[in-house]
Amino acid sequence: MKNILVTGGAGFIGSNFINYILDTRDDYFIVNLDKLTYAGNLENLKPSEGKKNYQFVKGDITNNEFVNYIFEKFNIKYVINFAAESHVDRSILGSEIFYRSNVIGTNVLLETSRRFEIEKFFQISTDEVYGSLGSTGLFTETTPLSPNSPYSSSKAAADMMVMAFYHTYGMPVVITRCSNNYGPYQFPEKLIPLMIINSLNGKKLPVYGDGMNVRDWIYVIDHNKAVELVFEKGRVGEVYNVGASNEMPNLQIIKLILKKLGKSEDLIEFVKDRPGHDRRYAIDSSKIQNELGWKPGFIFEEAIEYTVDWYLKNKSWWERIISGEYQKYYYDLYQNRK
Ligand code: NAD
Ligand code: TDX
Repeated sequence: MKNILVTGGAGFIGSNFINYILDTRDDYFIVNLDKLTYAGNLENLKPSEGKKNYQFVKGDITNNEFVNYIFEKFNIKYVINFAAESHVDRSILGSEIFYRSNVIGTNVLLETSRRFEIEKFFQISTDEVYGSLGSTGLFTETTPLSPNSPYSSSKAAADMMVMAFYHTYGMPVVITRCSNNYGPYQFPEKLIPLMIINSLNGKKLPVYGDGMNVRDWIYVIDHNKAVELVFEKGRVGEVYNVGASNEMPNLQIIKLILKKLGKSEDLIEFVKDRPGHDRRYAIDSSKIQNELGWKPGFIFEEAIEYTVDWYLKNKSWWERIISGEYQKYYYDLYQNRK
């Protein structure tokens, strides 16, 4: 049994990771440490709740003493760090919490991991650390880091720190840098869920700038399978890019969602551009493909259809987010338990 600390496991990608892992294997014991910020939702983990190899702990990765206590209590040997403030627009409104959680938080995890001499430290990073591409070219693992937003600069700082711990202390680290994820349980402030929910509610769809910024989309389970593979077989000290070679301008995705829902394109509203808005991201994932044999399994057209259907079928999930009720779930589950 591997005792793994998964941080940020109540968020979008982390919860999908835990549900997927606990559904498919029984050799991992997962401690999910999550602060339950606005983005953390324990309702995402209903499929894993009560499983014997799963334990949720509410806590902040910046809290040194508490992180130390968790390592000791659960004999943690592995860390997979998903925890982060993750929304670019919020980082533009206020950057402090981004540097606190994403940089200081990673530092606390690294220092604790060093003291406990853990066997692997896995940093979940993002393609945004590479900055913005022009109309051609792809991000490779050797593309220089050139982040443009407070969010991406905090993720880049964390990546550099992780590599410094590898070079200085010989800590067994790995990093993945993935492109834009989509799928179930994504918080409704991100492009795809926001556009689905606004369309269903007959609300305007805010398109930043000319709507021609390009993102490279990957289904969340494909990302998580890559994480599992890198966790098991990735070479220590290495970075692996993860992407499904599925570039698309925002406007194209929005129109596709409207079509699928039978709604009018009149809902589209062009609004002021995001400051410093990166124009294009696109990932070269040949390293993980050639070295570890990973490849994306989901076809965009099918997985986006499934995703839209998921939001249609799980209206109460996102309505409880919009009403704020989801934040009471933790107390119902853990605090009021007799
Ligand atoms: P998310 O915002 O949905 O979830 C983040 C989770 O981290 C939440 O549950 C939140 O409560 C928790 N958290 C935040 N600060 C914390 C702290 N200080 N201590 C403990 N927990 C804390 O994010 P996501 O979209 O699931 O992204 C997960 C990770 O993957 C992030 O590191 C992000 O940078 C990276 N990533 C995301 C994408 C994407 O498309 N969403 C793509 C590539 C990489
Ligand atoms: O209302 C909107 N209108 C709009 O045009 C929103 C929320 C977004 N956009 C545009 C901005 C981007 O070009 O859509 C694109 C996607 O935006 P987001 O969903 O905010 O994602 P992005 O900024 O690309 O970052 C995401 O991918 C990389 C995640 O949020 C990050 O955590 C991850 O690292």
